[in-house]
Amino acid sequence: FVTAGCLAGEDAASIAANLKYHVDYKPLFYPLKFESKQAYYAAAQSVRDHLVKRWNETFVHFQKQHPKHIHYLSMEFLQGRALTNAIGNMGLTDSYAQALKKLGHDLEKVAIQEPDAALGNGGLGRLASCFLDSLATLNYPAWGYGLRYKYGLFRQQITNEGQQEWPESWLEAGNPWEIPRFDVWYPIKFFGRVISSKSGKKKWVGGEDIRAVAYDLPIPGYKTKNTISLRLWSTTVAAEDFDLVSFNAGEHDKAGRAIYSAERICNILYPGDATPEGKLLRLKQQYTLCSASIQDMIARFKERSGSGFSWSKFSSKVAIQMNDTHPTLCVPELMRILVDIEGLAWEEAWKITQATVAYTNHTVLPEALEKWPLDLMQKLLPRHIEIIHRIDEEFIKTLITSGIDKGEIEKKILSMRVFENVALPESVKSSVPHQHGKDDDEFNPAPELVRMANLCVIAGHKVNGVAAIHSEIVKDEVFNDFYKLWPEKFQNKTNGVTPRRWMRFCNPELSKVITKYLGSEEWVAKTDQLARLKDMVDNKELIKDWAAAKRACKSKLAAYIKEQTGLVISPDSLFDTQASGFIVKRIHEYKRQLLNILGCIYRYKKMKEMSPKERKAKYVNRVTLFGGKAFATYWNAKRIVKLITDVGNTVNKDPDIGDLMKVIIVPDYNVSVAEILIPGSELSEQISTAGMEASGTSNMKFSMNGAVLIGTLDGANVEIREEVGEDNFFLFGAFAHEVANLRKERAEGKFEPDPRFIEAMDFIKSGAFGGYDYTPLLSTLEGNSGFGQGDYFLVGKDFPDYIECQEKVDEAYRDKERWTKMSIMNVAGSPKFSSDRTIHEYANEIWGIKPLPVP
Ligand code: 26R
Repeated sequence: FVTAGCLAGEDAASIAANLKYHVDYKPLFYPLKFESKQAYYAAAQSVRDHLVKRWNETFVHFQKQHPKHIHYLSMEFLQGRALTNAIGNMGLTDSYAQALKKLGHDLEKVAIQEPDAALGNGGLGRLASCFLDSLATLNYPAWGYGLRYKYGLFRQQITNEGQQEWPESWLEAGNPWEIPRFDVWYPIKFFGRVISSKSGKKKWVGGEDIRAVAYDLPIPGYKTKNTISLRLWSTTVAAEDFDLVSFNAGEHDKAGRAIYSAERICNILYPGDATPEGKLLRLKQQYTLCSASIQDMIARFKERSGSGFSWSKFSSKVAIQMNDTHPTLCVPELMRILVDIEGLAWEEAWKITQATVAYTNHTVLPEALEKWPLDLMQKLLPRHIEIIHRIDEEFIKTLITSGIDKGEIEKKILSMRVFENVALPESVKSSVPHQHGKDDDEFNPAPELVRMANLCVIAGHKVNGVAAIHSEIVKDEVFNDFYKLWPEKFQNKTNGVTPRRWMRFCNPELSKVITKYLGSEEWVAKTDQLARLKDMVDNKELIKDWAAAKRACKSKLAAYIKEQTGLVISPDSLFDTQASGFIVKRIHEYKRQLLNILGCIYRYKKMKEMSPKERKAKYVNRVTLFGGKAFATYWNAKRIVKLITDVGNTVNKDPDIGDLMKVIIVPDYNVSVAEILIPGSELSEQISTAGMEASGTSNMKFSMNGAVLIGTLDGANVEIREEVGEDNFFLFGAFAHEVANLRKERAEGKFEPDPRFIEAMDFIKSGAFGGYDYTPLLSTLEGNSGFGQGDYFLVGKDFPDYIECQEKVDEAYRDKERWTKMSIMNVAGSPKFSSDRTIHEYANEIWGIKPLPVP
């Protein structure tokens, strides 16, 4: 076994020997035990060796060739599990399965031992992870940059009280995939002050000094040697900063304070930012990500340039993508390093910065656009605020000379500049005669804020939305003034998801059928192939195989639900799912789980009013599944979870209803749960208020696993419907362009709710689902919701259309063959939604990078 300690070959026998080596010589457990858990850790270490080899080769190749790289900066990466994906991408699945079998283990059971890496909240984080898979697969030179949070997104438990949260300590047993890089660290500074030299040079001194240390996760591409890095920063202090004097004096807490202050930065994903302390911590996180990543890029640029080093070449080697506004501090940080440390002139530094950074917007909701209190930023990052002042000033000057109408200019400056409620710079005051907008009521001064999105749009060379309709809203509404000023900056990049994780690996059953009919597995990398299924949709044998594969996925899901909840569901029922990442704030009620559960409630009431015969004739057996987490202090979201629980508790054991209706929350929704839930679903609820879901990505995953969508014309639903055909999509609801007017009408008292909607609400109020007080939740649908006039998300407005559409679903499901054809047409229409397509577009139209396969 000592020789087997070398890198294993790719055959089962040598892999088995290598696994034994890892068990015997890198023991993580009590030596006599070799159960699934031990087998997982041994397998992960063995697979990691393969990854490291490829990862090193990729690095060396890129180091020599020095191509332009994209650096994808994101506060969130929702990686999920790595084992199945890694061996799948490297083509080693069968070998590892056999090797494990030789040792008495089953790969599937071993793989589920891995905890999910849940370093993200939902869509935005999972998108970043899909992008890494495509970047590696397509051989693009790329780095992902993020933070190594000790606790990921919380673990959710569902009880009769609704949701309970538990910490997710995914690193507890160590992370076999990460490579700690104690040789790669950068100093990070907070607080302190700025001093100026006589020549006007600025220096940021004093304050708190910490270190960001790199932890690398190798990201393998599919069927290629290329393996790129996700570099996650962890924070600590330098050894010499340990306060030995205090410690020796017995003041242990004091001695440990600096360490704790540094380490807690990476303690947790998304610290609640309701308090000033929470805000400060989140800002420290954002700055750590930006500063460490930029220092890293610059160090590598210098090293690779060698004697050919010149700042003029920086943006031809380095591209930075800011995943939403969370990494905006890249902009002033790059400026600070270029101007203060490297001694470049402001103008040159600005040119380089602009040519390097680009920004993706992921939400149009004004409430979600980040604005930081100026005083907080001033305290934490005094030099960056000076730089932002200059950016703001130069931008205002640009506006003044841009030819905007004199009567308009003041209004435009105030809405487009970086600062909000901050006095105009002296240099431009004479050009702007009347300065309104700064609230000078001394008892209630408007807070001074930094608008991160405006800074991103001003600094970035490109700004993109994430689906066609969303990018139009970005241009026409959210950033309309900027669009008129710089139309060439704005683009659309419709999201995509990786067909490796989201088809091939999570759905081997359907993948086998697809491969059988397409003749090869080429579709996994070239999803265009899937379109050929359209011509085969009437093939009876395909229809039979397809239905059998879907049924197998449903049985798997049913078994999982039984194991998790104890509930038994029949795989003959229609599996109808609404799953979505995470509900951060009030604003996320736009996803309208409430519409879905109200639909269930209405349906239940109607069933109860019918004779058994009638209800069997009208409805098909249906299981309504929910997955998703509510932010711990977002009370309405938690009430929705509680309502779903209560409805389930009533309906699921009602003998009159039996299999006609089940309502279930699949607990602790995360990437791994999605990998079971999505393949097993036949109907997917994509029911956001039109215009509010930027794109959605679960819609794509469901569709490419053969679920039919019921949805509004929102986000990527619009494009999915175009691709799969109107007949294969259940459309309902108001259109985006009607929403503003509908809200207005409602506010004017012109909206008359449908009696069926009132009936559903009254049924809850009658106590049909227990004694919990739902008044606060239901009142959001009635009177004033605190968000403007009541029912901001138009649940009542869309309700009748929604339940009628659901009746059409029942009808369609009765015809099994028709339903299967719809399912096939969804997969056939999914090529566009591969993140490979998305990444090619970013590479060509924003980043200017070229594939560089490792020979
Ligand atoms: C700053 C803080 C309040 C915050 C707000 C919102 C943090 C995180 C978010 C999450 C948002 C930005 C998000 O996840 N957006 C989702 O991005 C997906 C990927 O583009 C889209 O598919 C999805 O429609 C959008 O809601």
